[in-house]
Amino acid sequence: METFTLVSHALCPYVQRAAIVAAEKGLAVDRITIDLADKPGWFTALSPTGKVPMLLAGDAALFESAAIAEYLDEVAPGSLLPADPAERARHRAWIEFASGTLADIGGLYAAPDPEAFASKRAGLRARLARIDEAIAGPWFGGDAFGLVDAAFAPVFRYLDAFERRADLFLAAGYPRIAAWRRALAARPSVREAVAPDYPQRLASFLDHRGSWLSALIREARR
Ligand SMILES: N[C@@H](CCC(=O)N[C@@H](CS)C(=O)NCC(=O)O)C(=O)O
Repeated sequence: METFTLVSHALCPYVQRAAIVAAEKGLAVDRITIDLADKPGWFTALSPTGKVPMLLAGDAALFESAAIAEYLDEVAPGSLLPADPAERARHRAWIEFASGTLADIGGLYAAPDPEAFASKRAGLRARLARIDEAIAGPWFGGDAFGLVDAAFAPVFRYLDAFERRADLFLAAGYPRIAAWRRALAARPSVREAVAPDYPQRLASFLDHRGSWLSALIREARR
């Protein structure tokens, strides 16, 4: 069987997508964690973007999480995308939407003041409203776990972490999301996509961000 190496970073949500898909497809993947502040020369030589995840598969060095996820899906039996071409296109589009949602979350945890935070929060909630309308349940596309579920799981891991630490309720009022994120949080592939020390690492990252969210979390701890 082919050996796969996933070039990773402990907190990267895009790396989680690849790890979830590999686990769902029963593929064993070794991980190498790199320091994104001091990228190794072999990595920058191989990666056109300099971003993780990168998947080393035989002679190939694959980049971009969506491409890696589809590759892992294709090399093992079964498919995490629907069979119908229009449905496949729709699922790919929602994976892109999940990437935009991760970018919005990045904007939220980086927002320096209450005004910027409120504007990012409103943008994120507008996205969540659209997602809520699109979920078939119990998984995004219905009865089968798919690539869209893998793409969104890290979104809700962030929201779970933020909401545990501060009084935020970012996805309040979206019933389908509430059920979906509970199912995602309980899925073994999702749980095991991060290391056991992930919560502490994320907490430390948020603490040191110096953003409005860092202040809200500090306030909630008082
Ligand atoms: N579009 C990329 C995004 C990956 C990404 O943003 N990775 C971040 C870490 S989460 C990264 O490697 N950043 C390092 C850099 O930009 O220098 C994907 O889906 O794989």
